[in-house]
Amino acid sequence: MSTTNEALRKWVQDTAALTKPDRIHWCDGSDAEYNALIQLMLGRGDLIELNSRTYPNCYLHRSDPTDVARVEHLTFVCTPEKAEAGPNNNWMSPDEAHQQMDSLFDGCMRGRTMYVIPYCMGPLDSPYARCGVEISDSAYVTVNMKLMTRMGKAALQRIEREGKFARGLHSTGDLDPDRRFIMHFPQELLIQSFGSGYGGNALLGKKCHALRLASWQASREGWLAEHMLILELESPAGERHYIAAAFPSACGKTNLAMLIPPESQAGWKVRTLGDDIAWLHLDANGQLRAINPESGYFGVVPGTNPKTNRNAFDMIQRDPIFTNVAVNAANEPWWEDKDKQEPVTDWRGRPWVKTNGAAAHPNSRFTVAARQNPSYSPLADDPAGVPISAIIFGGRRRELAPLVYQARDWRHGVLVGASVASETTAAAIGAVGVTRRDPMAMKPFCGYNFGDYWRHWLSFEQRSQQLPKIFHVNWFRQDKNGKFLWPGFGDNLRVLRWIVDRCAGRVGARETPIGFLPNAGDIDLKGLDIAPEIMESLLSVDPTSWQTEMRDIASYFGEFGAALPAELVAERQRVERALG
Ligand code: GTP
Ligand code: SPV
Ligand code: MN
Repeated sequence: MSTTNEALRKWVQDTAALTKPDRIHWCDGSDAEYNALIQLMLGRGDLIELNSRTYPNCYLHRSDPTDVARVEHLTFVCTPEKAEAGPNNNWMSPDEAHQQMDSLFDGCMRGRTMYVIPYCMGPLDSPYARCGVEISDSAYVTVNMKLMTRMGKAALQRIEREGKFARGLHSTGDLDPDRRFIMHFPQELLIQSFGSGYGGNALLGKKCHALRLASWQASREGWLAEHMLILELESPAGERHYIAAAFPSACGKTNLAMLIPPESQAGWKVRTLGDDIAWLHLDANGQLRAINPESGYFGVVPGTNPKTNRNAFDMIQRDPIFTNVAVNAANEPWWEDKDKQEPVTDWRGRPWVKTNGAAAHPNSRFTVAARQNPSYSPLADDPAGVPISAIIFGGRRRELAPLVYQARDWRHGVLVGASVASETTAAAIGAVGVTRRDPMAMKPFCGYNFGDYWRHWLSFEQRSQQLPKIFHVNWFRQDKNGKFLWPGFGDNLRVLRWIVDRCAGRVGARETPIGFLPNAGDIDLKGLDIAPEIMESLLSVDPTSWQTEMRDIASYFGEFGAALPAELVAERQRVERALG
């Protein structure tokens, strides 16, 4: 197989000349191809078959123990000017990065097969979708791309029709962490990733293309590429709202997108359009519409059980690829908080001993096609996307941030998004539980200077009269003993209901310096055992702590110098003054 697209043909040829693979395989995306690759990896020991009776067609992959999460310190944005990448990114000049990567890629595919993986991010017939081609020497990456994207022949045909595509070159190299780099060249629509076989480092359609390159493209073309889930909320009366929500990695996007209403909320329905990434465009009427560029989930496994997320639990009962989970005596996948059983083998394949810590890696993941989700919305395939009523920002904050509040207007909402802070999680290498600024949950994913990014967000105010309302939530407030104050998961529906009531203008609110908060009694607590004083503290605003927060935001904003939009500075000052 080859292609009629000359640029693609030449890139494949040049890449093969550099990396020197034994074979080139053009992926067609068929089930037969998927099955053959699974067999190949089973034969090599790269995959382990799990209990085929209880977990049919499920496989386990153990990644290298040094290669288990994103590597932000090895991720670079390579723009001609350092200021284009901004203080929020590691920067290297394109010349230096190309030189370094060319020497790493030189001959790296000897003895290996080079997979040419054409894919489409978004519905194949959507004007909002964008195509890419990943070249990789990893069969694991190839099968994951089949589950996560619209991969194969149809994507290649679209590339041949349109001519334009993002290029992503990936090699697992020798998995040496000292020879690991994830490079982005936005101006060349090019990604080069070497030395990792894990998740967002290696599945280049996801964070590298659909967020880092796409955010840069979107800023030039007038749209937004965001780290957001997309869900549909339907009321018992059949009223439907679409909500996009940005939370940092491992802060609850997949869980919220697949929410199951508690029994006391009969008649409410949540359907999933996306669990990680949203591409947002204004349509001709000024309505913001969202598509999910992905068609599969790469979700956090630990904590998934029938109580927290039955949809996810059921969805991964057949067909997924598990990465870095433990295994029990019945050769079934096992993870922390799955059930009361004990594992026999940990994520590294060692016999499990209690004292060794978690049996499944805290960032262990499942990869599964979105259609397997019991709450899957067929609108995820609608080329026009869905109209967004509300945008929610949020993070993991032990203290300070209330359960929910609403921004006064779009401009204030941009400040709320730009001010997001969250405790770090196992999704990235590094310390866990450290509070850091993570604007719009895009700190690891924005492919250009945050100052310019906020200016781009602010510009929407001039382009539409009917932008979504903006909210902030925090499911993670804790008491002194580290216990979560809010039950979370299915009960988050109660907060979503207040949000759509606000969007529909059906409910009042209490105006505070940080925004609008729910009046007592406006969040439906029917069937929920939560003390009134806890509810009160979840919805309280402490002016002194918020003043400290505002000063912290000011010093963070200071890092962006002249790139920081004046409107954002003024907006922050307004809030600080209002706090007294
Ligand atoms: P990425 O895929 O890394 O972008 O993560 P995500 O934002 O999709 O996070 P996910 O939904 O996978 O949740 C991560 C962890 O947070 C899991 O261990 C969940 O069990 C936990 N979690 C999710 N929602 C809630 C919630 O409402 N309350 C509490 N306490 N924990 C939650
Ligand atoms: C995240 O870390 O936000 C993820 C997982 O969704 S990864 O694709 O590895 O970035
Ligand atoms: Mn994510």
